[in-house]
Amino acid sequence: MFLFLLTFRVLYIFDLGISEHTTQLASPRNDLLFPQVISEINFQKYHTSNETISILQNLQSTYPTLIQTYVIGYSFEGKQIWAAELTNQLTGAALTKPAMLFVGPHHGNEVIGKEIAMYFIYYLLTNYGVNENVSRILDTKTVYVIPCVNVDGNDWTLEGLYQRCNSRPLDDDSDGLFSEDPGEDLDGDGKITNIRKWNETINYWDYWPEGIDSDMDGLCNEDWIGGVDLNRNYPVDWLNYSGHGQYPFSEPETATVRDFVSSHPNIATAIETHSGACCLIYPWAYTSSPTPDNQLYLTLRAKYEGLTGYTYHFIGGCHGTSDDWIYGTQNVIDFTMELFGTAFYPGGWTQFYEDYPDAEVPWQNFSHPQLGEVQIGGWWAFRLYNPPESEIEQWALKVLPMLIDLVDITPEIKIVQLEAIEIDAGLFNISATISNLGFLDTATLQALQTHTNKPVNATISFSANAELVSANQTISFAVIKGNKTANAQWQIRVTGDDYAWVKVTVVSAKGGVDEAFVFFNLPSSAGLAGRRPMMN
Ligand SMILES: [Ca+2]
Ligand SMILES: [Ca+2]
Ligand SMILES: [Ca+2]
Ligand SMILES: [Ca+2]
Ligand SMILES: [Zn+2]
Repeated sequence: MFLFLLTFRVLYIFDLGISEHTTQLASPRNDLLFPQVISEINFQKYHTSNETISILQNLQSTYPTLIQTYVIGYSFEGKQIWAAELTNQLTGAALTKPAMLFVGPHHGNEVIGKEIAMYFIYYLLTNYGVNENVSRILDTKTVYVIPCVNVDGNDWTLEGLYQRCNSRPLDDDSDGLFSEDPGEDLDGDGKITNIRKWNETINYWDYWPEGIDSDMDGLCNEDWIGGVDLNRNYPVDWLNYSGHGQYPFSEPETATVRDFVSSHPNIATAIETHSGACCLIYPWAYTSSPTPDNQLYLTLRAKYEGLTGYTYHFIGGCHGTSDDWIYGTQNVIDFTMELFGTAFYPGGWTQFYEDYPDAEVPWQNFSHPQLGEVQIGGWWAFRLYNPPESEIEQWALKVLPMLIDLVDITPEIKIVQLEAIEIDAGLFNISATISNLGFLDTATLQALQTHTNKPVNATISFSANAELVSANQTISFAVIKGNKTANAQWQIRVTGDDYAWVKVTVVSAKGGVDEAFVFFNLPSSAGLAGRRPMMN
């Protein structure tokens, strides 16, 4: 672009040459900076929270410039909740770049989500410098991953106990005792399934979870470990109900997510994983009314249905969910992904049981120490939510394109041109052209409607021999739409005969930070010679 004004001279046009993604591709440099292959991660295994921490630490020591890992909070049982921050530190700090957030299981029994989180991390790290798109993503964006929110539930589940909620004891059967009667694997087959006993009175089976009546109240396994349903403990349309926590964010796990998200305002897109179904979900979860961003969601939904093979379904009736809070209050485009399960499984329930016959354990006679002759068998809850270990990678690959795209579409703010035009002796018009190179706007419509968006701020600074003539040092834009441009202009007056500089810094909460310099000799009457642009 060239600008020439008839009566005024163009002092300097600084075109930063960034007009599309392809100009920013990083050259492959894996061989220079990083080892070729990380120590192998076994993706044919569900990992305990401690094993997951070891893998994260191992990845950080192998890829120190690409991943930082740290503790972000503690579970009810005091176990560490970790996060990983992925970006090329050499091209800028994580917080200065637009970010996508991946949140693994809120529900402890849905362990597949954590392995997919780890696979996503592994994929990004091992493809940096190999895959151009991954290199560009880690050079220009940040990916945050919380592999597992409900670490207690994850570990209980891997010990055989189906544990959706967190570990805060609740008195499910109102007998004054808390979490006094969880299940046991009575027949030693490694699975907690079910007990049934024929009831002559009703002429049908009585059912209980597999185990003994630990508190001798006549009921088997009626008061399980925990808990509060962490995906009902967020404040949007929270219901005051025992399993939803005493108040929104009452649980240490959800408070951890709240603190992490609200202290990382660069997060522009997010996804939370669940399982038990195969589908995509987006807000609202608590009402069937569309969100202000429904048009955008419809577009993205069609794209992600194509990329993943999942279809969108409105589940509804879910109060106090993470997605409604993240989207509704944090200016983030948020999705929920139901990774695996019988609901919406292609071919339906019948096909699911055909593909995963171990989801149903054949009933076997068993002599129960309290109930006498019973049968043990039926649904194996773990398989209704998680694929076999041999299929973890296959399910991860299914969703990977959508995860990558959620990183791709974030807003991305760049100063694409900076002009200093002398409009009178010593008086300069400074004009910054600011582009949002990303697909998404710098604010959601929900954030604009609720006045919770942060504006894009362009701020000018300059050398001591210059002064601002126009009104505001910072010019704000409520929003810069995706693939659109905004213009900020200032006037400065420069005195002296040495040199002057002008710097423009643009800060967008969701679109990152960029800055550009113009550096020029004085007096300006010397004409156009000797201009020396600088930029960092
Ligand atoms: Ca109880
Ligand atoms: Ca069993
Ligand atoms: Ca009992
Ligand atoms: Ca009881
Ligand atoms: Zn869930």
